[in-house]
Amino acid sequence: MWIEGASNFAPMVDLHMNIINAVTIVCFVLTNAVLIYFVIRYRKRSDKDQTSSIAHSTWIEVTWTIIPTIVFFTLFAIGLVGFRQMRAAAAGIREINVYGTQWSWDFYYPANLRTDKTKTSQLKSPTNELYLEDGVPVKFIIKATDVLHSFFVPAFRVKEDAVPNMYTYMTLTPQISEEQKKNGFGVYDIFCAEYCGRDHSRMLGKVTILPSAAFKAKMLELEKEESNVSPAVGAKIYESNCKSCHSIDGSKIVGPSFKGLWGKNEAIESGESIARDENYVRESILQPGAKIAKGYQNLMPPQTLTDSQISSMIEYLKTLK
Ligand code: HEC
Ligand SMILES: [Cu+2]
Repeated sequence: MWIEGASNFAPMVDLHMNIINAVTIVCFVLTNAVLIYFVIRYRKRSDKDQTSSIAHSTWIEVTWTIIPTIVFFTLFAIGLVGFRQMRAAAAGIREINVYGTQWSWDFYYPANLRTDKTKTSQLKSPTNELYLEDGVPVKFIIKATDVLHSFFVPAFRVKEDAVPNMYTYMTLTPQISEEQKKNGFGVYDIFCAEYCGRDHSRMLGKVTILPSAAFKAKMLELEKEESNVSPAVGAKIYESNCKSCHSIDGSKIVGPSFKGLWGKNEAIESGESIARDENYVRESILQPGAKIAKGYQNLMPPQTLTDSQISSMIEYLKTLK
């Protein structure tokens, strides 16, 4: 199994893995060859055959102690060097907040990436989408908002637990892999590597590594979208956050379809008739459990959307007649 490498750690982790594989294969072949040879060479030849009484051999025992010790200490040394690099973050490094939630990932970027320097709030990219600048080291500050998750990007060769009541971190330098260099950018999978409930296997995201100019353009786009309320922005949020559970063609998935949802007046699970208006949609997004749509289960996780994103979502729902 072969995975492309897209961080400064990939070559070292691959080398370590290859050494371990080589050592394992060599040892396996050697011990089994010796085993087969001994079985034949020292087989019982007659009923009178007696086992000779060799108690031990000092030089053999010393050899099979010293050689493995050297091999294991070499592996330990490579591992230690790598571990120290993975834990060391330079002062002033770009910090990105990572939040794991059943069953999605959210990413927040430092406010100093804004062009509007008067604003100090972090920038947020759409759920499950992470953007990084090629060659610029980052430190991920990781947290879970509900249960234990694990932030895992195989192409980076790193993994770190996301814990509910504690911040964890990891640091690396993203690098567009050789295979994707010709595209000018690289796209890689994000997984959750800690079983976290029903849709754990669908807790997937994508990292996009962009060259400097494209990264800056992306951050500017995020900054502008914050203050841009439009059905188009709502449609993008739908694609990244809601699509897995809500259709726009009338079909039932996990939740009710968004088609014709806006403005309808229908009973909810409690029997009360409720208009699907601004306040209802807002509450449904932030506290999905407060009112349950009739015939559905309380399966929607609260969505981390800003006020203007909720407004965009409302504008989008209005277009789905
Ligand atoms: C994991 C699945 C899931 C995701 C993701 C999800 N929802 Fe839901 N949603 C549901 C379920 C199930 C219901 C019905 C139960 C309830 O009302 O809470 C629901 C109900 C709703 C309702 C009320 C519908 C009605 O007719 O009463 C709205 C509005 C809504 N979701 C909006 C959203 C938006 C906007 C997003 C994305 C930002 C989203 N949901 C993401 C599962 C999901
Ligand atoms: Cu998870």
